[in-house]
Amino acid sequence: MGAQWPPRARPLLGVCALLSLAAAALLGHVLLHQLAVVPRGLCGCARVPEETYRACQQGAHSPGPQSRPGAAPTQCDVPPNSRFDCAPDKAITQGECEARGCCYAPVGRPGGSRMGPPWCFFPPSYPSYRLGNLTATDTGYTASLTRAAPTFFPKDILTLRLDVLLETESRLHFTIRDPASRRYEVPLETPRVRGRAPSTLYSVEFSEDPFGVVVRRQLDGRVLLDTAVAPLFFADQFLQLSTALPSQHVAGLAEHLGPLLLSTNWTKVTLWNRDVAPTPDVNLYGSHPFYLALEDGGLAHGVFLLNSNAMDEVLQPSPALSWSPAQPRDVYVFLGPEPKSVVQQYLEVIGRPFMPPYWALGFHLCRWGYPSTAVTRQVVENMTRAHFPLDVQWNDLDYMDARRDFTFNQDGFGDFPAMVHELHQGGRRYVMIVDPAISSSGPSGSYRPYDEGLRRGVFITNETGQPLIGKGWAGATAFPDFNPEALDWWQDMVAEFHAQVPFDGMWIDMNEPSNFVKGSVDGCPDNELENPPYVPGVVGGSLRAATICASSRQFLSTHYNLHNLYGLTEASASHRALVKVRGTRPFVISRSTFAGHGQYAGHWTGDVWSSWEQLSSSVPETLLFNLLGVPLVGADVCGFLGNTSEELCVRWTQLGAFYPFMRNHNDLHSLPQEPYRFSETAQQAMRKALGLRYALLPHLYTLFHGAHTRGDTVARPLFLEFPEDPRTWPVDRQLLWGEALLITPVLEAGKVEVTGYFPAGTWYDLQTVPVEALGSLPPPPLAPLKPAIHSEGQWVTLPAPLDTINLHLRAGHIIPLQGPGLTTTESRKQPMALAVALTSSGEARGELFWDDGESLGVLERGAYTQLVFLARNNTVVNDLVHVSSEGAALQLRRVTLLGVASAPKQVLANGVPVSNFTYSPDTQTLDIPVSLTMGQQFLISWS
Ligand code: MIG
Repeated sequence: MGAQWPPRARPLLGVCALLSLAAAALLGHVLLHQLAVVPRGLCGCARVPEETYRACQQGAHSPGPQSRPGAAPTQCDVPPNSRFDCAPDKAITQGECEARGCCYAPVGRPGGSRMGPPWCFFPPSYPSYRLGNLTATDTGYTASLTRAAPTFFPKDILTLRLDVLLETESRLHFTIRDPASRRYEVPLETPRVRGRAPSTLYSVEFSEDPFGVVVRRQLDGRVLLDTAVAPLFFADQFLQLSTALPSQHVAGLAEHLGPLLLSTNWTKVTLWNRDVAPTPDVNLYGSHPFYLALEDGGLAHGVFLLNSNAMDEVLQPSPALSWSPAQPRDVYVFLGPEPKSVVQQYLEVIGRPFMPPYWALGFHLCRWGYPSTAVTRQVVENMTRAHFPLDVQWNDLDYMDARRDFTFNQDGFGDFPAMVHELHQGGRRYVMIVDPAISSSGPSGSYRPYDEGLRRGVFITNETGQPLIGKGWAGATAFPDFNPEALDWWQDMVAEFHAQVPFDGMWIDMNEPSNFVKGSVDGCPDNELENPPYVPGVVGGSLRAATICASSRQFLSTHYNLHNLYGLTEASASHRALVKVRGTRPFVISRSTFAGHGQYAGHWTGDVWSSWEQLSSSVPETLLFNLLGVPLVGADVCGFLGNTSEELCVRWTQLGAFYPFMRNHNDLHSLPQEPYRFSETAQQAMRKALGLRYALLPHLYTLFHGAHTRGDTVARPLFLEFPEDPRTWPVDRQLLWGEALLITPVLEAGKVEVTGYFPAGTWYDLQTVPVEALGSLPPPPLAPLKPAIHSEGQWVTLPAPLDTINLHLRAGHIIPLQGPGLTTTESRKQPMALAVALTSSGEARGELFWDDGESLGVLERGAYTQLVFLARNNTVVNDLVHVSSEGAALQLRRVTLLGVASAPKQVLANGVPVSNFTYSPDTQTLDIPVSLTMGQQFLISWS
């Protein structure tokens, strides 16, 4: 990566130009106010590598003559990879390009790729805003930005206000606003900070002309953000903000299908939530304008553009990123410096994930096309007969009467409430689909959700002030606006339905929102919101494609501004309704998402094909949503669209056992794919995978607690744990659960071997849970069958027969396990075991978080148990951080030590000799049966 430094010659020019031309004025401020951050020695040039320094010195002479729009520029010798698009809005001719004051150079687009260097691009001298009146404030800085001449976009705002807030040691926040008018701002609650926080992590500098904010890492002087690389556009309906990136290694910019690290070789990600089967290069269900960038050496930073408008995000090889949304708001920069901290810092701003109920982590089963309660009951029965765990049974649209929300049909679902009661009696839970669109076609008085909604004015309206009518599964439908005023209506509908059918969670689909007609049944009006001067690269070419009119009206603003928030607001409303109605931890799974979604709900990745490609891409998608604070995520196991195959379904069940959210769901038109549909060999393999998941649930639950309280990830890309090893960075065909459990799935057809990357260290093979042992006492050991892998950081090929998903535990870690059961109601009563993976010096550490699995406010009430397990000097002990009644009774029946070099002569549990321990020299495993209580102090020793 050293070779890619500096990103380009120009970015620092601004800084240095500022320093030479405007240093006096600024320096005055700096000294006067004794600013905590900034201009170390004012010229950062002296602290950066040689080439950059020279570039700075050259640039410092003069910014050169400014080109004026309308006159063909003279300086066009910009390397193709550093060209910024001067025609993002449309294809234009050379004449039109030059009339914009831009350079024209038709260069070939690299083979096969849709994008390449822009043909029409800004010359270095293209006018941008100029920074003035930079003043230190209590919280940071403020300045004015002025543009002398308008751009080629309609309605430039020529005077802007910049506010820079130095919020925390590791967080910088800046806003660029139109001081003259109140514009829409994303209604996301973000932390308010008073005062400026000193930081040793970064400094901020300003480029005066062209205006730019430059954020530099203090440790190495690296420029992390530099918005002076391309001219700033700020018009009524168009913003363009670009920044240099310090590396090519960027994750985020969701939701998109593809590798976890995006290619900077001209990649465009469009954000405009949309109902579409996941396909590369198209805007999908969710919008998260956040990226995490890995820096050479393994540090990382993140950037969040808080904006809900339709936008394009373009990555280019210089490397750089440009955002082109319609409205401004806030930019947050997170300084890490570890990649893990970047995620935590991002979640501090957008909100940490909700704590799911324990049962949410069990196996979920669904299908579109269970036509009746009889069939649904049969499915549950078949699962039990075939000895498959099943925690949550679901129904799709089939249960509804005329596909209307909050109703059920009398043909197949007459005894719907009774079925749900039976599921509860069997220790299971029940979830059904709810679409946001509300049927509007019946005669008045015939459908309460619509009548009540009309009465309470909850629907999104069209230009005449009437509810906008589109089409959904129920036919003509109105779209609730999940604004503060509509929350009680939604809650009442949920409560009234729940009074009949005591469901446990909500599956909220179609909430992009999806619409079967463009805009509305009456089309859309012709106005600036419907036909903006810049339409991002949305599928269908228009904002109204598969959704409602952009100019339709919502309580807070127009749909144009709020569209991308629709799923988030429905998730929040549903979460709130479930809290009120059920009084326990809510469970909501949503298709559409926006930044902050994880506070309220999980996500499934929508209509994926039953294909090997989509099996593979589900790994990066799962990892991506974990970086975005939505850890409760998974793809439809075995695939949704099209017919699965036995082998694909086995491999998918194995991987799915390690999705934080595991649901097998299938399309109406596809062959059934419940686990019991397949051969006995396939079923055995699936049972084994499910057995592993259930045995590991206490660990998974503990990880969710870490996500909820600290902003940790649950399913984790390797680079979060091993950032200093750049070979881990692109790994997105494997995942970690937490710090220690490495999952290496088979993602290709016909393979009985798999190659995975093993970061330096010792990795213990974890297998077993013999099928017969499911639900048995004591819990079967999760023990190695093979010797440990001692890796120096290398690719390792492992046997992976059809019944095996490779699972490795990292030396130095302890994980709690529990005897699996056919439901979590059963498994939660089983005794526990500990798998202790020792380092070569004999140490390990682990954690358990436990509570009743569903109550609200357990942390506040202290109704939880938290234990830390420690191994050292041939002992394992538990540290009782907090113990409540649920945890006090948990039994520990087995401790499996991995990495014990020789057979011990004696094993003691609380001083009492244990005679029936076993030791395997081949795998260096010491297995100790014990009879202890988890919530009471214990000490196990061997010698
Ligand atoms: O237009 O409810 O992604 O999981 O089975 C399709 C029927 C509507 C799309 C969801 C899918 C669900 C299906 N829904």
